[in-house]
Amino acid sequence: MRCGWGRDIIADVNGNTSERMLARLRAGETRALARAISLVEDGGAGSAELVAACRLSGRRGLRIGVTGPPGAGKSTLVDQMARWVRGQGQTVGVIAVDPSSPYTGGALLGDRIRMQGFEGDAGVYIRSMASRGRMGGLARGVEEVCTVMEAAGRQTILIETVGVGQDEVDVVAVADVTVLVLVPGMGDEVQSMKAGVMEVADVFVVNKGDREGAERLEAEVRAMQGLGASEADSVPVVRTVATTGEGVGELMGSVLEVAAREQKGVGRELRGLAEAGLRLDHLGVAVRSIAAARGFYELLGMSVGAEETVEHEQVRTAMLPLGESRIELLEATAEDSVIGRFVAKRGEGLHHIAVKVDGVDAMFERLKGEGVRLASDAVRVGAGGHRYFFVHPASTGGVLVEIVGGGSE
Ligand SMILES: Nc1nc2c(ncn2[C@@H]2O[C@H](COP(=O)(O)OP(=O)(O)OP(=O)(O)O)[C@@H](O)[C@H]2O)c(=O)[nH]1
Ligand SMILES: [Mg+2]
Repeated sequence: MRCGWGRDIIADVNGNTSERMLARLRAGETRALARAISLVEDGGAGSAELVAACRLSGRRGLRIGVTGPPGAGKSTLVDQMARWVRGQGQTVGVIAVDPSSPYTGGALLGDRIRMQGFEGDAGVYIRSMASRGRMGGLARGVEEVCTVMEAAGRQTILIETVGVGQDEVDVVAVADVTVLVLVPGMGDEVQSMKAGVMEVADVFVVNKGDREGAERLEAEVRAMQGLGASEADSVPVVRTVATTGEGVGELMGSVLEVAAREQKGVGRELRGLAEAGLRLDHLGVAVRSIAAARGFYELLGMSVGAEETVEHEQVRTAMLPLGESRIELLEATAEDSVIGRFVAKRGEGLHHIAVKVDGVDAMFERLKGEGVRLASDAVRVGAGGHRYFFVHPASTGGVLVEIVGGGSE
């Protein structure tokens, strides 16, 4: 037996290491995340402490399991789901459970994870885990990696597993919501899968919806759900074409509904997922004179911050803190400025609404991709380094909307 004090010292050193590591994780360092996951996967000295520290961080994401037979399009779908979540301004962790032996894992992996276009987006972190030869069970390993990713601020974790074995059932048990991907042309497989993974599915996906037989499969899946099941109990069935992204919005809607209903994951943060950490940053009010307008707000009891002139926009501003947001009074310093023209044309009044979002670039791309009319051709950098862009009133119900990046950007 070793000396007691020796073990204490080791525990202490490990504890400190865990804390340091956790601090780096919390700061969003991608390299720290990679190292932490390796440490936890290897299960070496300090890994249990690190996992414990991560758990204590209190951060929890929504864990979505995606499983189904080989080649069903799981990876393609996970890619689209990750894209969707990014579009909501949230960060994503992906765990691809690689069914190959750990010794050949690397070679197969490129093939198995079909995720492209995320290079350079630190908001998506992809990691594979070999399913064979794991000590302590695959599910435990996956759970621990989830915990580490969550401590590092990943708000959604997508876990891909292949097949219908016990391993997959265990792994999906780690997930808050499990998506079972089926495809037309599986023959009797739907029947044989019934005994295994079928029961753990919270949402069924009929993927390759562009293929013949998708409609029939969808009908089969619906029919298979116990006759006695009430509408409310029935598991949603969503048809997708993973290669184009069709149906992915609907799928995510179903996933979030299940999660919210069952209060799973960060049920509370779920609102967040749908709303993407959106909050009101400020309301911009165009006035002829800040000096004349501020009196009312002062009467209300609001304090008016220092006035500031933004030269290049020919505007003078005063900030009035209001809860977590503020009112921004805008006074033109030149008639031929944006605010000057606005007041001349429409009179004083609400000029814009500024919404803060965690992933301003992803949001820009998403809105652009959806054909929303933007009033900025790119994400701009404003005073103090904050990043923003404008959405044209034609797309918003008549008001100019400013989208501002969240704190960490
Ligand atoms: N036509 C069509 N092809 C699809 C669709 N979804 C995926 N595929 C194709 O199906 C093949 C397999 O897709 P993957 O996403 O790798 O499937 P997987 O389930 O992850 O496969 P494994 O991880 O190997 O089990 C790829 O060639 C995809 O392009 C779809 O909706 N329609
Ligand atoms: Mg795959």
